[in-house]
Amino acid sequence: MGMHGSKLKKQVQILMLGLDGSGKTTLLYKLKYNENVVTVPTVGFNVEMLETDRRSPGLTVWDVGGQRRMRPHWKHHFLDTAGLLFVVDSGDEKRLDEARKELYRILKYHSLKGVPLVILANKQDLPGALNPERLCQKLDLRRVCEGRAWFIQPCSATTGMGLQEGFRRMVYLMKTPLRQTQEDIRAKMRSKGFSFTSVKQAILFDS
Ligand SMILES: Nc1nc2c(ncn2[C@@H]2O[C@H](COP(=O)(O)OP(=O)(O)OP(=O)(O)O)[C@@H](O)[C@H]2O)c(=O)[nH]1
Ligand SMILES: [Mg+2]
Repeated sequence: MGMHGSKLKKQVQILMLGLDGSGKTTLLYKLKYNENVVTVPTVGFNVEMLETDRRSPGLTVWDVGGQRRMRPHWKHHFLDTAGLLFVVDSGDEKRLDEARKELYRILKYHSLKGVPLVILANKQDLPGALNPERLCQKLDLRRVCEGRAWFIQPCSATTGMGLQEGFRRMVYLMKTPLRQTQEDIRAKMRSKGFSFTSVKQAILFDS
């Protein structure tokens, strides 16, 4: 290694938002250290760098506190964001409407226009957790994400299931022009005999 001939790897900023208690901090530390940390509600933010393969930029992940009083600060992180992760507690149906409103509110910001979005449908380990398809309908993702590259990934920050896939999906969406991602989805769907609706993305990429 050493300095000779080596190039500094490009880093991009990933912003992770979602309601308080959705599991953002648990998820970040599980991914980074493979540890189940005991968290407290985040006041301010945590930042961690995540490694990626040689051909992809490194990810600097900003995990910003989701309590109501923290949400006015979210917008201060929008400007240099290359990818947005929105974490949802799939076991908490009562707060889905609140999550939906917050998601819609942030997607309206001009500085997030065209920024790829990965919804992390977290806490899939809980009995009765809503599956990605149900969440997709309840959050009306197909409508609100029109014209944006997006994906919904089931995961569990406690077991680690789906976390790497979610971040890999983010890297893919950032690197691939929107038209190409749509063509990939269509091709995959045709090969499985589905007709084209974005709602089905969840099942497709899950396989
Ligand atoms: N069962 C289960 N519990 C989880 C999961 N992810 C997080 N939790 C729990 O949910 C609670 C909140 O997790 P945090 O990671 O602190 O949530 P947060 O989104 O960072 O919350 P704020 O910092 O307030 O925005 C903790 O008790 C976690 O242990 C999961 O996948 N499954
Ligand atoms: Mg937190």
